[in-house]
Amino acid sequence: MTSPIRTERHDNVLVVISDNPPVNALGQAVRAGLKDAIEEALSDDAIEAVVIRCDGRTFFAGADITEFGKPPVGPNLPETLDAMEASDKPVIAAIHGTALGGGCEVALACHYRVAVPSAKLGLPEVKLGLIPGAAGTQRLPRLVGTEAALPLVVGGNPISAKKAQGIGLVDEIVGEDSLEADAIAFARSRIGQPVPRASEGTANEDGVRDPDLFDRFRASQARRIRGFDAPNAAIEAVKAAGTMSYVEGVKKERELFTELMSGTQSAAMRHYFFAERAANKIDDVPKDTPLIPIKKVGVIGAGTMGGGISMNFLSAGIPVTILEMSQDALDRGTGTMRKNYENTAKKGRMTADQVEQAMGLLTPTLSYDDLADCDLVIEAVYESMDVKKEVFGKLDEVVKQGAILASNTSYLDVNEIAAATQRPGYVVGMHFFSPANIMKLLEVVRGEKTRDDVLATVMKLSKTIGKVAAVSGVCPGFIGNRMLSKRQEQANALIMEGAKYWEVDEVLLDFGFPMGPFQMADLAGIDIGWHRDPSKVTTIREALCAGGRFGQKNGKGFYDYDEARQRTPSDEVQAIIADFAATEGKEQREISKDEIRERLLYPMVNEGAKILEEGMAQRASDIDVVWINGYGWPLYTGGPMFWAQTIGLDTVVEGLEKHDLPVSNYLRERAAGSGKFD
Ligand code: 3H9
Repeated sequence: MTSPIRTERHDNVLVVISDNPPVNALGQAVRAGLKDAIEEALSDDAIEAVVIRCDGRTFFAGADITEFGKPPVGPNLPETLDAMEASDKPVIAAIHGTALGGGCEVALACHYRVAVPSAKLGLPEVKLGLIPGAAGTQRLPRLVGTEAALPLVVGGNPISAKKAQGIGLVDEIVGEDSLEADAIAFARSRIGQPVPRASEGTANEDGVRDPDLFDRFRASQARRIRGFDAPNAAIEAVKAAGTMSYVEGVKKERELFTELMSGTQSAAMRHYFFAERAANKIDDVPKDTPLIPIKKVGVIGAGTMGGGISMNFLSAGIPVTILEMSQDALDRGTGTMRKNYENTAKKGRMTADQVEQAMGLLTPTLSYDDLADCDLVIEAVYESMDVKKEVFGKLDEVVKQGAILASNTSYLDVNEIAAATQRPGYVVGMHFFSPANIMKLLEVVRGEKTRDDVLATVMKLSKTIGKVAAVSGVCPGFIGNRMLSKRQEQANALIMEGAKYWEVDEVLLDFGFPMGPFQMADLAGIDIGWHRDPSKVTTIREALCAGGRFGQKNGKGFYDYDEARQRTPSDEVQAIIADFAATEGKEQREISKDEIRERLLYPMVNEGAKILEEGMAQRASDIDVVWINGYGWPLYTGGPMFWAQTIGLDTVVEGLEKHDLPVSNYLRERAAGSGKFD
């Protein structure tokens, strides 16, 4: 087998090149090749400096994640990097694309780093439930200081080459199209000078000077890292860099890394990494399906949903024509969009120019005719089949042939909507989640007649607008809401049987959800869809509305809210629930948190199994992607289906039986068989 690493001599400089598509992951052959190349350079007197660069789209994007969990084959990354750093001849990392994780650690082990302006550098290991494991947590703080290192190691987000230069992680920014030549010139300029080694750096004194630095940082990240093991380990590792020798610090890093690697969180997060990428692929749609060019998008409805949907495209530089029924509604909608952009700018995440650029791509209109030349039209109107059919009928008349017509419906039958047009093949569901400019998930609903090129285009487009897409077949509520309804059914039943509603919420918060169903109801508004007749009370929600409790918006819903929107459970609500239960003849009893958790979550797994059995999801991991990105299922458990496998499908079956809840045949079969869904 040919090595992915080759060397080229440029007089006294050896250029070491990796060619390991798609992302130059540091698999065994790459590591071995790098180690050999360094030995070649050291043993050749004619070579005075080394440049390491990569072919293809990126510098090393990290360790090869597919090797994790398999028996290790040497050389390992730490020893490869130590050999590199030990060289007395200057070694220069020439960076383009993304130097991530182990790739960034390669760069740190080099004596100098040059990068093209578009390059990014980062240590995203925490996103895989890990910390850097090839001395990244020890070299980085010694090179750039603790304060600059902490957010990189703990947050995991990459930074631009310019920012990296600002903190001393990059030595020189070179020409976008002349990386190799500039790196060679840089290397020559350093020949004969003593090589600087990050491991010998002394920059890491901030932590010693300011002992509260770590606690302050931890507190500032508290919300973001709640429940995750890796960020805390990352803080500990960076702290070790300030308090221990390099050798001891590396030992500490290894201990933490090994513990995380064998834990369930990292397994879950690695599962998710591949799940997200798999979800974008549709098994029976050929890879080379030609795409429909999307140069202009139409959005129907300028409400919260339509506005949010439009912002996704505007932010990606795609012009949007937005349609409303009245000038008032149009002005209100576009005004909100502008305000949202301006708020983002105030937070420093956008410049004023970018706000104007985005808004400049927006064309408000009251006329369907202005949608005629759109390549994609998404309707975000009221959830009523009659209204949707009317809208699609009109679109079919005015919009050019070959354009995609999408519905943002969250539960209606996309096949029926498609049948309202003469071109059902071009109709698809694009279910965005609120707030649509922020929430990551895009549930793509594949109608019976949806064409391959329409699907392939929408999946590609989802990436362009920064969404994570997963495909669902047509069934009520699709993947996400269909499973949510099972959880909600149990939440409602539980409080009728005596569980305290705040305990139901707490169980989900403890599990890692950002909020529980009753907090969610308060946030969304309890009066959504209420008939407004206080004398007609058939549900607890109607009872609350009858009592003037509409949710956060009027300071009282399931909870009472103070001015800072802090919630406290309400005795009045508990009494309303108890009264209602009595009227319905439901006896109330003490219910344990274990029972609450099992009854909320196991039926979701069961519904997921049915979704798989019916072929409504392509794979179990797609369901995980939907729930993690659309509903706040904690990433570190891997999503409902992966989590169910972790605790045992047989445990789920037993739990459902214990609580007299339905168990699907598919779940039973899987539990009795491999214990796995995919
Ligand atoms: C690490 O480095 C640990 C060390 O500290 C310790 C060592 C001791 N390995 O995302 P894409 C595949 S942990 C294997 O669609 P993009 C990916 O699955 C690692 N495979 O492209 C996909 O395969 P397929 C730290 C990988 O352009 C294909 O490449 N590094 C790896 O949207 C294309 O990927 C990271 O966490 C990998 N490391 O984004 C970086 N990376 O085509 C992880 C990708 O079959 N990677 N693949 O579906 C990324 O963030 C993105 O892939 C990247 C490109 C930004 C690089």
